[in-house]
Amino acid sequence: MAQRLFFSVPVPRVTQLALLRQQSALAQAGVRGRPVPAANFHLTLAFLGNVTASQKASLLERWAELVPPDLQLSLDTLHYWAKPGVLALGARRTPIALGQLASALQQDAAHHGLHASRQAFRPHITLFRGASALLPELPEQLEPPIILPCHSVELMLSENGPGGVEYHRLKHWA
Ligand code: 3AM
Repeated sequence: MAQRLFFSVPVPRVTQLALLRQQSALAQAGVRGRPVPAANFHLTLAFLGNVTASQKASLLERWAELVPPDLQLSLDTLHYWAKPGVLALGARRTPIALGQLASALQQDAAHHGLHASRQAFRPHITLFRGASALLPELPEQLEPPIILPCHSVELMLSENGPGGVEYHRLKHWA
């Protein structure tokens, strides 16, 4: 059976706590929607869609020597994407190494018949899903920014559990 997979950068506990504080501040400011649980915070590098067992085996072979980034991402901008109702914290500046890795993973996926991303990579961490179109006036820039240390990459499995979507780590590159 195919599995829904994606590559992401994990979020360490200290950053999770800062993101939770930001989520609470947004809820206090009147944002309505489903807050993403802290355990589900992640920075997606490439969404792969449904992947069969043999596709997964060759994916892992191709990326056996994946070199994770070694940088700090400054999350400083609020994004609202109305269609999926996503409220996310993004970055004004995409570090070159992070953008290159995301592009390489996305192109590899498309080239091997997996999900083809239509949009350019925009690093972000989703804070709310199903956020209403009627958002309160929010400051677009976050001051000070939240820093995400990016030193590892994970291949994640996304499953629908009884309490909502659940992510499971299949592999970790540090
Ligand atoms: O990192 P975020 O939260 O933006 O929305 C899903 C999540 O992104 C996205 O993959 C990440 C891990 O689940 N995703 C899920 N289905 C998708 C699809 N069909 C998708 N991205 C693009 N196309």
